[in-house]
Amino acid sequence: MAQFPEVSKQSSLHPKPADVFLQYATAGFRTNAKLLDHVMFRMGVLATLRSKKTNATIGVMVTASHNPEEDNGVKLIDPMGEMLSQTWEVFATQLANADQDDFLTALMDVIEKGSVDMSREANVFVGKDTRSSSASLSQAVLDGVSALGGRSRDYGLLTTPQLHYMVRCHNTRGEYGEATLEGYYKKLSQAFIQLTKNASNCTDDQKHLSVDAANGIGALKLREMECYLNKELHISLFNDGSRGKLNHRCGADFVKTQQKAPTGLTMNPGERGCSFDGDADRIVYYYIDSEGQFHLLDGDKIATLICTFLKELFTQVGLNLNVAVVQTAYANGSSTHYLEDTMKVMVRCTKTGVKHLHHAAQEFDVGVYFEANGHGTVLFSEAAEEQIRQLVEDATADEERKRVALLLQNTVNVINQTVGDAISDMLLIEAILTIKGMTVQQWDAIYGDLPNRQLKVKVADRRVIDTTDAERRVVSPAGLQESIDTLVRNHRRARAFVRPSGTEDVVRVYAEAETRESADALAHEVSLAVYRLAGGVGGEPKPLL
Ligand code: NG1
Ligand code: ZN
Repeated sequence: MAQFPEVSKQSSLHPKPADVFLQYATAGFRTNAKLLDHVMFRMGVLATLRSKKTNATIGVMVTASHNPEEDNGVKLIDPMGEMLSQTWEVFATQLANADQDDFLTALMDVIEKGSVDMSREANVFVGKDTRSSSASLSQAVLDGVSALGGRSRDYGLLTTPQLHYMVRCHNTRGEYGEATLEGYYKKLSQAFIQLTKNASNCTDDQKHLSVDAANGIGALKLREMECYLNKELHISLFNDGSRGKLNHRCGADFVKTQQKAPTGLTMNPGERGCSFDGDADRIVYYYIDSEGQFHLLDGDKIATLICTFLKELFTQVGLNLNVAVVQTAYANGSSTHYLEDTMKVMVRCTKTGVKHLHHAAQEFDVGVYFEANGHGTVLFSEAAEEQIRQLVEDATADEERKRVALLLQNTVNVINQTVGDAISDMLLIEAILTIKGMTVQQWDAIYGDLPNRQLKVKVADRRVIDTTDAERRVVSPAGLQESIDTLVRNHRRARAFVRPSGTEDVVRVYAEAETRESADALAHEVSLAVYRLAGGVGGEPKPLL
């Protein structure tokens, strides 16, 4: 095809191996890094098309988040910093899987189906995490952009949420902030300093936080940020990448799924710690009590803390805003109970994957969304932000109202509303604890988690599992839901569900119940039912942790 000689030439330098099929799923493309060069080139091409289509800058992030070091992946970021639109996910899968000789035909097809005006200019921002494969893979993205005549800006090493932030800042012409790392650090740290400056009796102990950076990009970026924080937060950084392996026995995913402290971190009893994941978009907190017992404060606990704080401020200034919390089926039953029954907050449940939560949260004045694994943020509608602005500017307001209005405004500013952001979430949580004079134990005591367990089962084809009701019930294979229902009935305060993972070739099993033994037993029993009824493989029915 004569139209795109440069694409044709460059594409042959990033050839697609035969027999590789990949799907743009919850987290974009993710697999072993060796299989991704052609995908990266093609996503550079697709981002250029998407930029022409939207007349705006598009982001491309090279990362595989919490996956092992040998994996990598890629995600596209839409103009306002959101995840790529679902229609274009289909185009991404189509372009990534076209045979080498059919690539230009697939490209023409996407241009036509997406009604892309090729005469428009294109601009693409590219970022990458610290994986050894990320450098050459992000170069392949840049090659894809230039092959189609697009302009690009290579930000180099960034956390995923930082790239989302840059894209939004640029496309709103600076209204959301300045599209530079310095702009990001300044906006967040100034909001944090303002939030905490009047907190009374804040001791050095309260200002101290241990951070496990999963040996990833979060460590580099936290170090860069520290000087902007004016010593208002004292961070002890662990797993900073200088020795350990990325995500290996550390990081938010390890801590959440294993329910234990990361290796490489030393903490005294009662002290607060938190873990980021490999691209710093997730965060979970924890502490170890005087008996050596580990206590996890996950995304549900974070959402509850933030929601409580915001509602208190709204009440204090008489703002009548519609606040909701968005969760997934993985949310601990106790959290949902507490939010609905005690706090009288509306709770919505969506399918797994941040894009689903994000969209649901946009329907409210204030939408707090968190996956239990610690991925989440808060969204404020334009109207809500406007009301907060008016309060701040209200010359007739008394001192107290002014103080609370400013707290609200700085809360908005410390939050990265584009996507879950470990650094931003950490600053918000630290600010709330400081303002409320609350210890991590007091936060943990807001409600008690039901013991829970997650397991994985290998099956021949995980697509045989079809779910409904925000993934809480199985519709096929036949008989599986009935089996789960029967098993659940044998345990007190129990709940269990299964779903195919979008990022790994496994079926995930979740169970919670009144006691640890009960939750573990139920998870195991449900895993065996999946193995039996959904084509388990691997010789013997042994659920994998
Ligand atoms: P899958 O593999 O579809 O369960 C996992 C997480 C999601 C989300 C994505 C993207 C769990 C149970 N699932 O998805 O919440 O974070 O990875 O990273 O934590
Ligand atoms: Zn991540």
